Amino acid sequence: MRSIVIATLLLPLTLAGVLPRAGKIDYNGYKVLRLSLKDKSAEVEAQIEALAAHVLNPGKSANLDVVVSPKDVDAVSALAVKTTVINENVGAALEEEGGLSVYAVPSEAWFTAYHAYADHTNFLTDLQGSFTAQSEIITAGASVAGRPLTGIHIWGSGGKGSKPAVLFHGNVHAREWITSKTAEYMAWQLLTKYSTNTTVKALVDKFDFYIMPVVNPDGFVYSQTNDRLWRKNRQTVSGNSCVGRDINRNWPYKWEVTGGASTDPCSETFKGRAAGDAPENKGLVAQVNALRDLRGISLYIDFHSYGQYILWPYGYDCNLRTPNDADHRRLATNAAAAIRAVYGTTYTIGPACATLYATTGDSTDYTDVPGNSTYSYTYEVRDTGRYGFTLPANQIQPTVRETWEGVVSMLKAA
Ligand code: 0X9
Ligand code: ZN
Repeated sequence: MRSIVIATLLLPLTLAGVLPRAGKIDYNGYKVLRLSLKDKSAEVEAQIEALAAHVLNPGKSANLDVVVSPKDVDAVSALAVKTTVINENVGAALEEEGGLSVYAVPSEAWFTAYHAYADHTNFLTDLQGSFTAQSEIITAGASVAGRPLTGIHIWGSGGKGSKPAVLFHGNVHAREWITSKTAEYMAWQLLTKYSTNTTVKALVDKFDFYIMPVVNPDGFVYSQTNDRLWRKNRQTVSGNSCVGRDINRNWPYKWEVTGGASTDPCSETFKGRAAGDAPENKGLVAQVNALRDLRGISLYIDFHSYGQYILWPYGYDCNLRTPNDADHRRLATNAAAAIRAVYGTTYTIGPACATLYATTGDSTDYTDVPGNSTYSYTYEVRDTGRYGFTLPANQIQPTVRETWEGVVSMLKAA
């Protein structure tokens, strides 16, 4: 973080004052504050959420990282025991991300820059078009705005739909742009290396892969057009002016349990009014149930950022362990080692609630129990907070490459 602060100070005024796109939040001058709170009080948290532009790590109560406009810094700080400024200028950090690039054809270059949503669907369609004998474009329902939740189904020598499923979801949280790139890299590798790499061939012949790079298209588009730090979907709430449900708090399993999500429509972790009442969740639930009923699910991975964690059920209860907890731990230990072997990136692993924080209605609790998936993981990919959600474009390729090695190690063992 320090280098961002220094870079910010050195930025010429003209650059720092670049004009924002009409309607887009200009984060110039906004700060990231790390707040130490006295104790976990929902009331104080709600007050902070109301004042802050965004909470970056909702759920963590001891150390809350919030993005705050200059005028609200004092009011927010007054609610904390201790406040540390961890980024002096969010706008400058966004500049470092690298912006959106123009897309031409599927190639490794896709993984060196960020792209607009329309290009993500173009990339997937073009990739599929090069491997028509062993892939198809799939959809899992539609978003609030009617955008189809689009993915790719990849199969091997056994033929379409003949093997247990491996299911990957990306970009459920709109601002986590690195995660759609990560899911796309899995599809890229499986298809482009199938004919030349015996390990890849064995994996594609062993499973049917269902890869959904952007399961929150409305939120993702909004994060590109209006608010780079948007997290939720774009569903309105009747009788309330706040927008968005957290799709990772809306899955219909243990949704009703308290303590792991918010009932406040203005919160980053708003769970919705009823279990599974977000259209995106309806489509994803139907997808999980259909794959369960077809050949069963061997491995589910929900790609998130940031923090460098590999987590498994349960989110809703910190004392409960899934019956194959030891197997989950073994695969995660080996995946973390495989990731570290590439560039030295270190991951923390463990059951989700006990390791990070409580979540109710999250994807992996659903895939573990109603979905009966043998393995269910949340990956929180790079970094640990220096850049956070706005990981610079020059880290996309290293991130997806190391994550691929972690996933391959899991696929070999699953
Ligand atoms: O809060 C989430 O949904 C995930 N973290 S993120 O910063 N990407 O939003 C974590 C979900 C994992 N589950 C639990 N920690 N219980
Ligand atoms: Zn996330």
